[in-house]
Amino acid sequence: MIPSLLAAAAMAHMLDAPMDDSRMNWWRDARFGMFIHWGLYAVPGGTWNGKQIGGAGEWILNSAQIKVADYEPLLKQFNPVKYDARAWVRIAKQAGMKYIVITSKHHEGFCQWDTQQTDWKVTNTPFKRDVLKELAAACKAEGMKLGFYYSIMDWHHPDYLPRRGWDPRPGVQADFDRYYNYMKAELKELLTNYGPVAVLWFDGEWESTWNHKYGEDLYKFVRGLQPNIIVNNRVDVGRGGMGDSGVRYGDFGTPEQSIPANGLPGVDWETCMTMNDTWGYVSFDQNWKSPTTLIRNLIDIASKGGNYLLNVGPQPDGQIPEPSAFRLQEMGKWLKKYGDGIYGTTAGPLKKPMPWGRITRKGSRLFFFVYDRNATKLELPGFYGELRNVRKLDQPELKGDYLQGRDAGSVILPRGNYDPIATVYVADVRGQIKVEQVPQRVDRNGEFLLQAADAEVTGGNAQYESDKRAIGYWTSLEDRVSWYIEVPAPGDYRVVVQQASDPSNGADASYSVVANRSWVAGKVLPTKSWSDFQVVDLGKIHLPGSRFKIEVIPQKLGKIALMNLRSIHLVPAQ
Ligand code: FHN
Repeated sequence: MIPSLLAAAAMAHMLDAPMDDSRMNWWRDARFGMFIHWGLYAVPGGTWNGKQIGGAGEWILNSAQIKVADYEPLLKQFNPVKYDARAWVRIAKQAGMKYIVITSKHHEGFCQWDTQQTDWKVTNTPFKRDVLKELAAACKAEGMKLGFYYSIMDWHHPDYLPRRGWDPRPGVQADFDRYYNYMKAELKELLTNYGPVAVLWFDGEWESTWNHKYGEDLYKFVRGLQPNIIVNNRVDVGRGGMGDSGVRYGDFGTPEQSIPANGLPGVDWETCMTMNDTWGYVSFDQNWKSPTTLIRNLIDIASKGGNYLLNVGPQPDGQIPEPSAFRLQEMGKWLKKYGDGIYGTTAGPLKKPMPWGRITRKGSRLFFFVYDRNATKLELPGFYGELRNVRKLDQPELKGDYLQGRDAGSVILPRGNYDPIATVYVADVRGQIKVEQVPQRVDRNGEFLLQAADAEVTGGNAQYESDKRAIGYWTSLEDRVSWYIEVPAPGDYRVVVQQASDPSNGADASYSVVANRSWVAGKVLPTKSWSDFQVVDLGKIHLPGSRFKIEVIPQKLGKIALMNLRSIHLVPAQ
């Protein structure tokens, strides 16, 4: 996914003056924004004809296979009498969020503004008011950047194709180009009548009717209306894993519901995520992430150089659900104390996350976010530099120290109150920092046990499982897993892999384990589940006596993914 995203970043900035993408700077500094999914789908709130419908609330038309004619009566039920845009913006602001992206039109096609292009709009509901106009005014009054989400996929518009399978409306009269012109007319309204729009967040780009040609044209159209606007990569067909490779448009990548294991080096990116399991309101979805999880997600994302777009799904009465508001309040409290280590920072200097926590950088300062309450020393493998004035961020009188070792730096922590979410320390960098990859060396038996938690994971899809004991979500051929090792002398090693693959993944997946010019082939046979690991001996590989990367490279994916990988054991071959 990276090559297309890198190319996209390069291509997209072609519309800027050479190498001037300063319009992205506020967004890079912001690090944290609010996503709002709000439409007619809030009215059923996940229940249709008395039945709780699975899946995200905003997908209920699709999930419950509702005919458009049966969905349209919702227009006369939308009346969010408690909608208070100013209150929403204040909740976001107090949470420490620096921008808001709201669904102007989701897949249901319903428009949250007084568009002249269709009657399927909020001003034709009992509510009558222009939701986006009021939100734009509130953002202006509160100094909050405002962005619009806009779905390319439109299950309501007669010219949109493809139709939902159960939709009886004939598609033969549909004209997708006419629909595209409808989209541009709507976007022209949004980018002309609502003041400066900071972000255009496209979505629903994955169906067969959308393509790179439309994406390129739409990106240029939008930038032509507001040159400083920032547009996500879903304007085109380059979203990782959902589009073909090659050059794609868009200013930032959009991993969804996940945090890339090692970030997306070299490009701007933003993880969007729900607080429970749904984007649009579902009355019975009470599976809320804890404030600690949400704050550590923000820390993890910032430490990898990304933004966190955290979602709220307002109720049909126009209020933000109390569990969401509470979590945002807790995040705001934490950010009031430690936000200096998040806002305006860039990725930390180490390529992999540390077991003790995360690092961010801001110019000549490094911020250390420590999760282990008993930690007294932080190991920085391969780190060479001079750190001065190590101190607790909120109690600078509590001083630590820094020691430089042969293969690592060590931050000695001051003793003091710890924060159960993350205790934050800061240090000043003197001179240059150098970071070398520290090779894994043989153990006392002359073997290498290469474990998931020590691997470098690239490609944007593959992820460490939550317990970091395995790597999963390996859904792209571009995803790679590797270890940097130092082999004491040339020799042959048996390659013994711990792998798992749910039967639903089939039995076609395969991969190679590659080291310099040697390799062995691996086949992924089904196990009982994704967490039922089997030990597979792939045979012998010849390793040179040097330092090098040993990589696992997918050859063929299964029906869902490649496999889950726990470890690779390299055992000297007799
Ligand atoms: O289908 C949508 C979904 O409803 C939601 O809007 C997410 C948010 O990024 N985007 C699509 C799924 O990728």
